[in-house]
Order: sequence, then structure tokens, then C-alpha cells
Amino acid sequence: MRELRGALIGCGFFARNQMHAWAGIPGVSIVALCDRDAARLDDMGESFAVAARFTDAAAMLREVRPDFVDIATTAPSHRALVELAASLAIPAICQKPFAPTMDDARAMVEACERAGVPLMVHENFRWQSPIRAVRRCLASGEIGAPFFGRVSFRSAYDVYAGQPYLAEGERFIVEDLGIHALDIARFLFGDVTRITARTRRVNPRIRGEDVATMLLDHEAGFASVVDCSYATRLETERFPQTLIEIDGSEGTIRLDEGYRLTVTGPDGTRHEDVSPPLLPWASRPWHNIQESVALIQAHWAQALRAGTEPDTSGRDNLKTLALVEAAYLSAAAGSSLDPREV
Ligand code: NAD
Ligand code: 89V
Repeated sequence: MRELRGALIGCGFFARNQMHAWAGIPGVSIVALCDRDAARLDDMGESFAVAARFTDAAAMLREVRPDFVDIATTAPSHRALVELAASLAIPAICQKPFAPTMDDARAMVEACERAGVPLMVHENFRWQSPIRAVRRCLASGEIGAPFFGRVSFRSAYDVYAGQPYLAEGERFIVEDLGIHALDIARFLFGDVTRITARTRRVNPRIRGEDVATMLLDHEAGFASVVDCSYATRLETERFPQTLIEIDGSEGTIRLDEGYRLTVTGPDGTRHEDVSPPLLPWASRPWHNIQESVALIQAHWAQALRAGTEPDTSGRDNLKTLALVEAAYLSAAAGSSLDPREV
């Protein structure tokens, strides 16, 4: 097995999960770190015993020449960093949201394709093991042909405490969280021909929208609903669970609160606990997301070694990002749109 030497840019809130996950993947080591903020850089370097530390990404990539770079910064920096990696022929992983605009995202995909380097977007929610259990069940044909789907994420969890920038942007829930739910809808039900979205802000202390309700028409000929909210106070807080409903010609699939999978088919109903494992470094309630980080990064290592395109490649993610952009346009105009025209 080829050893892979990685470098990480961005030592903030979420990158700690990425560092833990890399440490658990055989044959991969993070050999250098970069952050503009020297205190954050040193904190991460000490936690994970990485001595090579840089405050400048170009200096790090030129000196270290890693086998790949893991970009864990927020969206405004993504294009410059991905183009930097491409210019040095270094394969790159880029956190979601891939880019602030479709133009940036397309330019990043083109830069990597021109340079012949792999590019994966860290779109990890489709790697959550409960979501994969739903997909396996759907693919088995047990419930027949789907004619309705729902991907739902409703919570009142204080995400702003760990990620203060989420309260500050003009855009919030569709770009940050809806993006994951829209990607899950694509993963389960296929690509989308039309989207209708309505958004609103309930929490007066944030700038962007914290509620979104979206209707998707799929190429497969049926519709799904994707709804998300950070203004929903429930008896039991569900963060960060995505709930799924699928109705098919022969039965139904439900992924309910508490990671309970219920499948009703021609032979009756069965229940399964599809709770994600609590990895040694993980903590509740984030363990579901944390496990998906480990799984998507293991997938990247495998794809990089095999020379195959990762599932959530930059090119694939253009379709998810187009849904985000189209959702905002639809909500602003009160209309519906073909995301392929965005
Ligand atoms: P953060 O602000 O805590 O950390 C980002 C770090 O990047 C900061 O320390 C900043 O100094 C550094 N940085 C920014 N530009 C840089 C540059 N050009 N060179 C070097 N360092 C630079 O942000 P975060 O909460 O960790 O989020 C990072 C990204 O991860 C965001 O895009 C966010 O949406 C995403 N995220 C993904 C998930 C997921 O499940 N996939 C979960 C949370 C956050
Ligand atoms: O997964 C994410 O992108 C996070 C959160 C779950 C808090 O929305 O930002």
C-alpha cells in the first residue's frame, strides 16, 4: 500500500475532526499544517504532534510537496487554495460549501482537470452510516419504485457557539446545512430537473435564513421534499440527525429519530437500529458527522491510490452547489428553476 503524505490548511473548529480521522486511516499521515492564525496553528500542531507548521499555504505546499492537501478553511478562501494546489499538481480535498459562487466552483474544477489532479469536495453527510443503510435498502428493490421522498433536518441546536460565522453571513441554512440535505436527496433519488424553495429567518439574532423548505423534481420522474430548520424546538433535540421518508410502489422506508430504520415491504415490517458507532475520539451528538468524516477520508485515500474519481468529486459537487444557488434564486423570486441553468 502506497504511503500518503498529506498537508492540512485551516486549523479551525472542524479540522480537528479531520485530523483525528486521518490518524485512524492506515498508510496516511498529515506531515504539515497551515493556518494564518499562529495560535490555532500551534494548538493543532501540539495536539497532533505535527512539527512542520506554516502560516502561508504556498510556502507549505512548495516546501513539503505533499501527496495531497486537505483544505479545511471556510468558502471565501477555497478558490485561491484549490487553484494553488492545481498549479503545483497536488491533489486536493476542499471542504463544503465548495465555493461562494458557481463561477468560482467551475473555475476550480477546470483548474484541477487542466492540471490532471483529483479534486474531492468534503461533502460527508452522504457518508453517514444511517444514510448509507437507507440507500442500501432502497437499492435492494424491497420497497419497489420510489414515488415520494423527504430529507428533513430540524433542530434548535446552538450551532453559532462553535461556528460564529454562521450567524454573520447573508446566507445561512441552505448554504451551510441545506447543502448536505440536497446532496443526500441527489444521492438517494438522483439528479434534479427543477427546484422550488421558500426560506425565512426566525431567529432575529442572525443575519441569514434559518428555515428552508424545498421541492425537488427528479430526473427519475418523482418529487421529493428537502426541509431544514435551526429554529425548531422539539421535545427531544435531534441534532445532527437527518430523517428520511421514502414511499415506494411496494412499501416504505423511514429513518426516524434515534437512528431507527423501519422498512415495510410485501412481507411486513422490520426495524433496525442503524446508530453510527462512537469512534474513540468522537463525542455525542457529533459522532454521526464524525464517523462520516472518517469514512469520506478513507474513501479519498482509496480513490487516490486506485486513480479513481471520488464520489463527491468537484465535478459531481457542481450539481449540489447548483441546487443551493437555484434555491436562493427561487426563494428570492418566488419562482421555480431548472438548476442545470444556474
Ligand atoms: P473556522 O473559521 O473555525 O476555521 C477555519 C480556519 O481556516 C481558521 O483558523 C482560519 O484562520 C483558517 N484560514 C482561512 N483562510 C486561510 C488561508 N488562506 N490560509 C491559511 N489558513 C486560513 O471554520 P470551521 O468551522 O472549521 O469551518 C471550516 C469549513 O468546514 C467551512 O467551510 C465549514 O462549512 C465546513 N464545515 C464542514 C462540516 C462538515 O460536516 N462537512 C462541519 C462543520 C464545518
Ligand atoms: O455540517 C456542517 O456543515 C455544520 C453544521 C452541521 C453545524 O451545520 O456547519
